[in-house]
Amino acid sequence: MSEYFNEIKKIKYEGPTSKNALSFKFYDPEKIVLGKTMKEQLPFGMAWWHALCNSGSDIFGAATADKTFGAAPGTMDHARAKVDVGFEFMEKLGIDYFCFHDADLVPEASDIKETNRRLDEITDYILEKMKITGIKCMWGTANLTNNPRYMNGAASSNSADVYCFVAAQVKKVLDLTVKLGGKGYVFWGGREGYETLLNTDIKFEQDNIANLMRMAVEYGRKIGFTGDFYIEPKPKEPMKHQYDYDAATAIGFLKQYGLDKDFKLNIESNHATLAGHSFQHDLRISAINGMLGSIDANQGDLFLGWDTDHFSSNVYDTTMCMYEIIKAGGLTGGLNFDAKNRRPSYTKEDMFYGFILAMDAFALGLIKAAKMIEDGRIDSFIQERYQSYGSGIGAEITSKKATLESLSAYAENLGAPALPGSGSQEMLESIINTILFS
Ligand code: XUL
Ligand code: CO
Repeated sequence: MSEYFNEIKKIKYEGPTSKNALSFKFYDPEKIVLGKTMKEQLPFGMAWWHALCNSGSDIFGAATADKTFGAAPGTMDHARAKVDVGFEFMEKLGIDYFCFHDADLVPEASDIKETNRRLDEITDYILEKMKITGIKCMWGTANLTNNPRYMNGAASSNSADVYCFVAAQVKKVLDLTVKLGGKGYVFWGGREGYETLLNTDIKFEQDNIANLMRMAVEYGRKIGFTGDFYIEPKPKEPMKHQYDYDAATAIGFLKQYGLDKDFKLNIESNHATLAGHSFQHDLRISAINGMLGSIDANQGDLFLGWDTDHFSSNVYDTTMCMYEIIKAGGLTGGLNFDAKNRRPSYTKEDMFYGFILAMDAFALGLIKAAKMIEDGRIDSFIQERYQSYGSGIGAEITSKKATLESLSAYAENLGAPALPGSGSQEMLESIINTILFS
């Protein structure tokens, strides 16, 4: 089989002094950071939908990038060409994982039985490639947003027939995820929300979504899926309001419906910022609840109010992300580049530049996060900040021996309490800059 990127050789680490745009400046797969190789610390994934399907079209203009890969779109030849190009691309970048939607893999037929037959055929082919290359599946998901039948939602739809199609797609993608040895299954509720409360019964819709998730867990475990289910929170777009608004909302939902044992979260940077949080905030909320599972690695644009899915370049954010991951003891999934080239970046080389930028940004983030941890000043500042709970009345509070009466009596004897100690934010930010830039 001929190479598609025949002018581009395997991307190698050449270090920060290299002027070769097709080389890594910071991502050195075998370099040891905190006792593990960078490759182990950074389980990168390719998102099938962006890398192999997104051609830059938007509501104002046509495609700029050619993603036909020499085949007629809408055919199984095209589906196979995507597999060939995708595996060549991942091999050349040294990417170990991919993530997919059913709709990314094959053209949908009018009859779901024919769509499923096509999915069986293409995953046989993917499996062959996986065996040859050693590349693995990070997670699979069903596309429950594009087809017009999902206009009123998927598992939140008012139509029971539509709900059955959701079940059929989720069931099939669970089969495929198990077949491909995927580590996870993602629910991204793109149309699970509402446009207006004038036509919406939130409680009914949320019960139906949870019920579908329960059935998915039941079926998944029955067919031998041992990985994690993930919710990928996002506050809006395409819906005005989405039920999986942010990490805290999704965790509350999972606990309310008793799904928290089987589910973790797949946190996407650009979704967290759309919810009015930093990326680090949603990672921390997930981590402290034991639910930091996987990450859709990208970044948004401060000046735009939608999900722009830029390749990550902001090293401050990647550093805080890697800090959270290391502190949480790693991910059960990985770092999936749910990111796309800008529309005018339409060449084959641009596909590589996007991944090189982001892989280097996370490699730098890893190096700097390790430095933050080894430096220790941030951790010890936080520890000291709460030291009043280490003994005396503070220890009585944390050991739950205190009562409202005992604390009230203590306060009455205090007179005016001393000020609670400076937050010293500026000093801490200065430490971070020193770590980042020295
Ligand atoms: C959409 C998004 C999705 C999910 C998978 O905003 O992030 O691509 O990652 O359905
Ligand atoms: Co995503």
